Amino acid sequence: MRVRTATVLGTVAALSWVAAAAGTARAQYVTPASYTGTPGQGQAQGGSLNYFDDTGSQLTDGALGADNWGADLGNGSAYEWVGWISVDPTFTFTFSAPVSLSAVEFGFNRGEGSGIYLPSSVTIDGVTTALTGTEIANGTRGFVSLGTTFTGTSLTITVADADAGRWIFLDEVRFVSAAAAVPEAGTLPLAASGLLPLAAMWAVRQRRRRQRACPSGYGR
Ligand SMILES: [Ca+2]
Ligand SMILES: [Ca+2]
Ligand SMILES: [Ca+2]
Repeated sequence: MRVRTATVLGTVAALSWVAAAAGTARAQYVTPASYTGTPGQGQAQGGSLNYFDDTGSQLTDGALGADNWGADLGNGSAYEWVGWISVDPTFTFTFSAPVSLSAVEFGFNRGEGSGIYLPSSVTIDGVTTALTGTEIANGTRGFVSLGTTFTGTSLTITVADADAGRWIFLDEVRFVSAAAAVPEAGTLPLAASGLLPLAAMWAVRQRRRRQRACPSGYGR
């Protein structure tokens, strides 16, 4: 009997998970172990500041720049950004284990008054997508999400404008896992609380049925 009840509860837990997954869910990100890329540019190319990858991990550290690209958020003006003007950067992101991705999200700045534009194209694992240049509003930073079917440990990405007079500013690259989305916090307990009483009723009904089949009241 106990074994049977536990099985029922296990089934309910599985059903709850399915119910929760079918509801609201948020993207699940995977973070690369490391990456290499074209060094950021700056004053040597006529910039007012240097837009380097100051830590070698600024594109995957979770720290974002501001709408005002030159804002000082505590580490110096424009610190969060990595920028290029005369080259189109290429990166190779390395994951510690094989991953399957559904999208890559790029944190860009668009400050056209300062010569900062969205790139005209992004190439992910050999697949090039053209951008309109208006994916985010002028004068803001924002994420542009591009789909991919990449699976593997080493992902090469190129961001290009083919224009030596335009800056590309990037503050973060995020990788969306193709694995099942994570249910929003709170939906799982709610789903479980709705199904547990049903499981309890089912268990009682099974016990009564067994007792009828076995008059002594003890199990087989
Ligand atoms: Ca960052
Ligand atoms: Ca920087
Ligand atoms: Ca350029």
